[in-house]
Amino acid sequence: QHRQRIVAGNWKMHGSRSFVSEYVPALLGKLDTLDADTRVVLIPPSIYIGEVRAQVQNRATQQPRITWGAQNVSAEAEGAFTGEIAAEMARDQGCDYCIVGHSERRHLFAETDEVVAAKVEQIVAHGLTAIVCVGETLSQRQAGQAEQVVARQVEACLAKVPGNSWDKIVLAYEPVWAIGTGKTASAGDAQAIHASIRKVLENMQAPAQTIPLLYGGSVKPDNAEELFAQPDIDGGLVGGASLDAESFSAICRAC
Ligand code: G2H
Repeated sequence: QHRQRIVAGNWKMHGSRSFVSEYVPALLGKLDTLDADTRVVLIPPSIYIGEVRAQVQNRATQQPRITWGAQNVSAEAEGAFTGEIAAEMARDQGCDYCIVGHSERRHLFAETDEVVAAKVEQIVAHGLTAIVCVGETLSQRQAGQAEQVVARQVEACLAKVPGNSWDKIVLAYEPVWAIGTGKTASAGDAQAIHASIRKVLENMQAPAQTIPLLYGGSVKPDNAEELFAQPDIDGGLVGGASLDAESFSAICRAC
């Protein structure tokens, strides 16, 4: 079964106009030898999406293998929601992807699975692909509950996906204890959870074999190859290491 391979760089709340103008051309220059099957998604803070877009569009030959996305959108379509951006606006800026349910959104901004499900609905309704994040905390893993926690999140977060929109879903497994901590799940542990997610998707009557499953949590150039070699790991969602063109391009080439 063919599955899209994807490396997405989640800049989180980092960057500036001058960073964009130096980093993006430097990165693109290092991606000429990218595997033809791999997509690279740049996900800056939303205020810089337009600048990233302009830089990528300057190198038209690399599109659509290199594209961009948003870190978050509102669960509402439009209206009096100061500070929010709508999925339709992300689409208007040419975004192909939107992260949703990142653990930082869940833990720092109290996003529940229900909110995530509503955002996923908005995202796919506007033709974007949702990168839906799931993952267990350290105490859940230590209690032996990792698989159940992740299964529950997958079911709840994808509850509103229309039957004809599964091609707009990507999942990212990000064990919370591995995010920004330098600790990575072993390739074997990550593969085990990814395989269990595919079973959950099968039970939901989703096209389990074609939905890309990314791993996230301290992905670095020196662990990317082993992670991406696992049969059910189709790429990565990269935070810290995506901010360095050299490191991120190495991770992209490992995919
Ligand atoms: C997980 C990941 C990117 P990092 O949050 O989403 O970040 O690679 O810094 O652990």
